[in-house]
Amino acid sequence: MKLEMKKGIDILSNLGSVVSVEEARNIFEKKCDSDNLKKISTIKNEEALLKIANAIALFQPDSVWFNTCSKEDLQTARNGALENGEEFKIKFEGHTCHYDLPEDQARLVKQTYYIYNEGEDISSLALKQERSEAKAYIKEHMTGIMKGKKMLASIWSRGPIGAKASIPAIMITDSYYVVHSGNILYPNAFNDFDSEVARAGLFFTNCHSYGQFKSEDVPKARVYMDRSWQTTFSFFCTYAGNTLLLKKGNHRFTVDHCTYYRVEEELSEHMFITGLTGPGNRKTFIVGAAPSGCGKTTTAMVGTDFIGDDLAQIWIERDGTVRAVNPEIGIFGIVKDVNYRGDPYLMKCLRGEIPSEVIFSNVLIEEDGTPRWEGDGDQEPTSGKNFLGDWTPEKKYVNGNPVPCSHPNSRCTLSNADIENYNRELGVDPAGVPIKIITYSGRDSDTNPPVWAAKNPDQGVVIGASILSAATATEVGAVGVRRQPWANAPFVPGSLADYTHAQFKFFNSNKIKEKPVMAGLNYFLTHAARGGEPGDNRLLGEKRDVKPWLTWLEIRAHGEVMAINTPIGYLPLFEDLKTIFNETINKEYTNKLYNKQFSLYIDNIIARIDLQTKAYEKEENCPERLFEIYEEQKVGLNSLKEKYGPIVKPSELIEAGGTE
Ligand code: OXD
Ligand code: MN
Repeated sequence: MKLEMKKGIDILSNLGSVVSVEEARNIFEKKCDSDNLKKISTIKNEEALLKIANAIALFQPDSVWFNTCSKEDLQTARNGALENGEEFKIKFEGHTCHYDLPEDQARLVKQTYYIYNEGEDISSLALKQERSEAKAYIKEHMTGIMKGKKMLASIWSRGPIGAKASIPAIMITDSYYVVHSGNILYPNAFNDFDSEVARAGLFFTNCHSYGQFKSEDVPKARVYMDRSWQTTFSFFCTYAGNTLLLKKGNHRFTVDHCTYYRVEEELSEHMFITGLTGPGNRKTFIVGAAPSGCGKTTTAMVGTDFIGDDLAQIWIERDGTVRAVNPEIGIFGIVKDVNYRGDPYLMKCLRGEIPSEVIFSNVLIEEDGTPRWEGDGDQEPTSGKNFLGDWTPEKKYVNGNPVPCSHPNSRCTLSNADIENYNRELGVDPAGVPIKIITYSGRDSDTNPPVWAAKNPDQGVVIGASILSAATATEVGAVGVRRQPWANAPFVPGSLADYTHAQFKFFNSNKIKEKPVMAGLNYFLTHAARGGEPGDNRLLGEKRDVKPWLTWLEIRAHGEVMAINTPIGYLPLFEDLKTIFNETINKEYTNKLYNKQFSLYIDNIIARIDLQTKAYEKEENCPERLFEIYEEQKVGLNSLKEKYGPIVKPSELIEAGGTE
């Protein structure tokens, strides 16, 4: 069964038991001082007032503070995080550091559930809990969870105020770190809340408490998404991916919204948005999907007009363009391997060259307050403090493995506006940016080439459906290589068949005037997989190569280069790449490397197709078109293999399919 809104009891209202606005106002009178009463008096939306009052009734804080994002409130959040020990100042002005508990360093995927009603389909890749069971757990652990504390309530917008795809959201928490982070990451919607709800027709509610910040409580932590009431509950954790619920908590709701209520109109994707300046100073905008920790931020930063590094709300505009806005205005980026060579724009902020507000998390802090992380490009640190306490290079885990100076998922939170290549006007323009290129990628060591372009929207949808990726440090306990459909899999609440259907509908829509180029990207091919020594897991390419791959797509999207026609899509020609590498990053690109990167390893690709076909066959009502495309590609690949053997070189691909 598909998703039905407002079905079953609303757990927050049921447990809070506040049913009238009058009661809600009485509660505000009791818990707020006059300043805060004045703030809340500006909100008229009754449903929202009831949500907030029910949160107060359930969590039982001593008092309530409303964050209106005024200058004074922004400062209160910063000070609050310092005063209660959630953050501390480090070397550069405006920079702080926050530590999460050792057990809570990434998304708690095994403790994250969709709350569902009897008979509702939930993604085969996600965990679910029936409504009454979830209610009992929330009641047991969240009743009175803010006793002795102040409840902090913010209202932000997921996207520029007034944009077609923006949705406002309430965030209730007892963590100043969450408020401080949210103020950096989301546009304020306190003053526009009523009109934004009227425009969007909905809002999200998020509830979080870190409890007592104790390691022994983390196993009891939960992140719940109540799909029917678009309300989240998160407790006993602090890692922002689990607590700053406007990010992935509400992204899951927008995926639902687009899949069930905006078919052929909107998509909600785990994608960066960036612009490239092409010949004649034209700007071409790209959105790209990659699983968490697989290079979205780095790719976005390569653009001349950075817009967003993690999420994209995409829609078809009346004029037939595909447009996108970033629901965020800042980044919560991984710092591992961020250095001046690969990420100069970010480094200028992180090293204090450009004055900016930065919250680091789970990095090493040296005695003089310098933040350090693995791969930062400086001399190896010799001592400092991190989320596990005092650190030296000799420090070992109980199993004898060395403790790295920083957690592999350590992060930096900063405003896009502080990053040099951010386009300050277009980044917050409610009209969004027009999208010409859509990319899909994963951590794929042995199969796909660095870049290839789909021949049509169906093939593009299949590239997204087929992402396979190695686990990263962004999820607690994740191991191995897994399917990551559209890199959005962890955030798709409903059935993958429904999501796939929505993708086909959107990209084949007649409402789109000029179909965007849909493409695959893969930065992770290894030497071992392309004729090197077994176990030689060094990458064939390097971070800097992202620019040439995007540049080829930019030129291809404008029809200015030919490409090799293969069963999986179009591949670049060597001469074009040679010129592009030279012009963009001044690098000699060799024919030897080209042959390694762009020969098709037929058996690997077919094994992938078989794996995906089998997995999607298990999904009920999966669109037939998906299987047809897989079959078409398989037939083409097998006939190449018959003629040329299991490894087909670009010259042979040209002979077989020609160029277009
Ligand atoms: C993120 C994630 O933090 O996807 O963006 O984990
Ligand atoms: Mn992400």
